[in-house]
Amino acid sequence: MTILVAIKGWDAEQWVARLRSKLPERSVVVPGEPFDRRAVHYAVAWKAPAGAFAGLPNLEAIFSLGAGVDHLLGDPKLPDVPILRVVDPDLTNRMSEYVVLHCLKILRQQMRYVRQQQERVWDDDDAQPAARHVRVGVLGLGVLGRDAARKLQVMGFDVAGWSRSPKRLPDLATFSGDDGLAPFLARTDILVCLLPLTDDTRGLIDRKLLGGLARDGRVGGAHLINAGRGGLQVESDILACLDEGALASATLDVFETEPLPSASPLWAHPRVTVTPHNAAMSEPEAIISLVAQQIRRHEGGQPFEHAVDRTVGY
Ligand code: NDP
Ligand code: OXD
Repeated sequence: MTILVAIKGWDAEQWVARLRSKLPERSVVVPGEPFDRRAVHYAVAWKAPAGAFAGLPNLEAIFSLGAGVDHLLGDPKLPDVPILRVVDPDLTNRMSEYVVLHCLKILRQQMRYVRQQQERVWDDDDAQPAARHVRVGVLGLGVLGRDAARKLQVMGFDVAGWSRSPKRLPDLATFSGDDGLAPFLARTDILVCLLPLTDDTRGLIDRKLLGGLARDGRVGGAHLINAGRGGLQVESDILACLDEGALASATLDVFETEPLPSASPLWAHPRVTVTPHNAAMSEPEAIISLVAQQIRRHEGGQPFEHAVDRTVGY
């Protein structure tokens, strides 16, 4: 049984080599080389070109190499087979590290002290708020959002979350759906976005949403951290909100266009932190082990895990 690997933006050869070493009994092929299309039972994908998986009559599943699957679901020729995404404790932990790191950066005014050090200024004349007085709102209460919310609570933040469907989670204030968004934003000083990119969430982080955030909190205004997807944000609105004072800072791991073009004003904005879509890079070996486990489960008669619901897009 052959595995077809279609990857853009990452080193495909290395992924092929990892798959060959983990699944030595399988043939692993890439688009462009000759192979028997009927022999392909599995596909492994990251930002594959549209149509890469069409015309594979025996395809049984497509594995996304990331937790997000928007890179696949936009393909009009995507075959109707299970799409399986990465759910990996290490990836989840790394994302929570990112979220906690940047919330603490805001709480402890780290950017100010970096500037002060550059200017050799000793200025301790500023009240430090307690974490319990800082309200963090997590957009998305899935695998990543829940873990991040829990770890933010351990640090003492006052945390709430927003999801599509209503949730009851012990010790966490939850909001859901369109009706829940305004009250959720109104109690949020630091907005953390861990949503998937879908038809419903595209462009959600715009001027209107940012304008709904609290500005009366203890961290000098409203702050945004987006590590979900760049398509969720309207960058011109973020810049306008920063310049008008509606937003105190933006920490962005994902962008409308990636890599972020060198002409983007986000690079040089004094209140923007840019990271290169690596908030939660997991170890490639761990991801390949998950793919191998899923294939073994399936061939042993068990259902696949972490299948995407195509009707909602995540
Ligand atoms: P999950 O599918 O586990 O969770 C998604 C969450 O978003 C759910 O709580 C879901 O609500 C909520 N949601 C989806 N659509 C809506 C909507 N229209 N309105 C309100 N809430 C909505 O995903 P993960 O937590 O595993 O991952 C989230 C995203 O993080 C990925 O899709 C990917 O884009 C991004 N990511 C980024 C990485 C990076 O390095 N920057 C790394 C890994 C992932 P409900 O609970 O009701 O279903
Ligand atoms: C992603 C990932 O979906 O890296 O961005 O897993």
